[in-house]
Amino acid sequence: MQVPEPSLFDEEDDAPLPARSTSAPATSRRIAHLDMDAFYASVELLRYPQLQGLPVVIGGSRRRTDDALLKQHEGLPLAEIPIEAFPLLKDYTGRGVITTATYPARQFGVGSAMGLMKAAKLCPQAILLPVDFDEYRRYSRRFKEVILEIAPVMEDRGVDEVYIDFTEVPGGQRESGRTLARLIQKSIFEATGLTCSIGVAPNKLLAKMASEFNKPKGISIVQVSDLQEKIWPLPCRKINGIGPKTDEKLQALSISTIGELAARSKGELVERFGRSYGAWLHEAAWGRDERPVVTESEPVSVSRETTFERDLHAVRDKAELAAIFTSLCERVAADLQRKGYEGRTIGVKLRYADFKSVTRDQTLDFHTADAQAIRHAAGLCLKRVDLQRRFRLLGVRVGGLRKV
Ligand code: TTP
Ligand code: MG
Ligand code: MG
Repeated sequence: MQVPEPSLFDEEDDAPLPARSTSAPATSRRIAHLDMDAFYASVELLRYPQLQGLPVVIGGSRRRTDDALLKQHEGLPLAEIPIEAFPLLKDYTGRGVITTATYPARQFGVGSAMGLMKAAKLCPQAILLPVDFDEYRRYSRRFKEVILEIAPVMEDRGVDEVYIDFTEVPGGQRESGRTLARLIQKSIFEATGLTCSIGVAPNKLLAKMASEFNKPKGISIVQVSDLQEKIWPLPCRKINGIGPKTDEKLQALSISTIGELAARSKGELVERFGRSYGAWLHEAAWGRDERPVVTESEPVSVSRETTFERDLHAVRDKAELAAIFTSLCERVAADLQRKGYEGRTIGVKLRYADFKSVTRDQTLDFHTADAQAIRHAAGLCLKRVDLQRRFRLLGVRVGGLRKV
C-alpha cells in the first residue's frame, strides 16, 4: 500500500491531518530501561526458596554465615535447610552495610546502603545472608544474554540494569513497547527465575525514571505527552544526573520538583549552574535526551576493595592484611581474565579509620592480568603510603586496559 506524500496542506497549523492510507504507524524512538528486582536478594532466594516472602537482607561478612549453616545441616539440600536455622539481623554485630533487601524487608524501612546495626533496629526478625558477588555476576551475564537474543542493541549499565533500543526490533513499536517488554520479562524469568521491571519511553532519561514506576515486576510506558502528568510531579533527584549537591542548590532556589525546574528559564539555570550543566538541566526537565544506546561499553579499570570487620594495622595485623591483599589481587586478576583484558596501571586505595582515603598507582611498561605481577606492583604502591595509622579499607585497581 502506498503512503501518500504529506501535502503542504498538512503543515497548516489548524488543518486536521488526513488519515494515512496505511495501517502501520510511523516508527518512533522507543528506548527501554530494564532493572532487576531486588537483584542480590532475588539471586539468594533462588538458592533458598524457603525464604520467599520473608524479610531478607543481604550484607555483612562474606561466606562465613553460609559455611556455618552448611556445617550444621550437612548433607541437606540448601532448599531444605529449615527457616529457623538462618541467622537473624538482630544477632548481627559489626559495621557492615546492606547491599539490598527483599521487598517484604523494605516495608520496615530497610534498604540499600543502610548500616546493618541500624537495620536490625527497624527489622530485627529479618534474615541476614552474606553477599556472593560471583553468583550475582553469573546471573547478570545470563539475563543480559537473554536480552541480546531478543533485542541486539543493548547498553550494559552495571550488574542489574541495561538500556535497550526497541525502535528497530520487530514488534518493538507494538503497544508502544509493552509487548516486547513483556516478552523480555517472560524470557528472563524462564531462563533465570528472576523478575525485573522495565520502563519504555522516547529516550534513556525518561526510560530510567519509568522503570521505577511499577517496581517490582512492572512495565511502565511513558510518552512525550505524559511529561506533565507523570514526570513533572517527581522530585528533581529522580533525574539520573541530579545528585544530592545539585538537589540542595535547587532546593535553595525553591525548586523541588521536575516541573518547578522546567518552569525556570534556561537562561536562569545557565547563570546559576554553568553553561553546559545549566542547559542540560533545562533539557532534562523537559524530558529531552538524544543520547544513543551504546552497545559496547569498554571498562576503564577493574578494581576490588574490601572493608575490614575492624580497623587493621600494617605491622600488628600483618598476616591478616597480607592474606586480604593477596586475595584482592587474585580477584582483580580473575576479573580481568574473565573479561578478556589486561592493564598496565596498578593502584591501591586505603581508607583510614578517620575515613580519609589515599590512592597510589604505578604504570608498568607492560600489560598484565597476572595476580602475582599485580600484587608485586600494588605492593610497591603500598610502600608509598603512610602505614603507621590503622585503616579500614583496602582496594586494588588495574587501569590502562587493553583487550587481550
Ligand atoms: P538496585 O537496582 O539499585 O537495587 P535492587 O535491584 O536491589 O532493588 P530494586 O528492585 O529497587 O532495583 O541495585 C542492584 C544491586 O546492586 C542490588 O541488588 C545490590 C547492589 N547495591 C549495593 O550493593 N549497594 C547499594 O547501595 C545499591 C543501591 C545497590
Ligand atoms: Mg535493581
Ligand atoms: Mg539497578
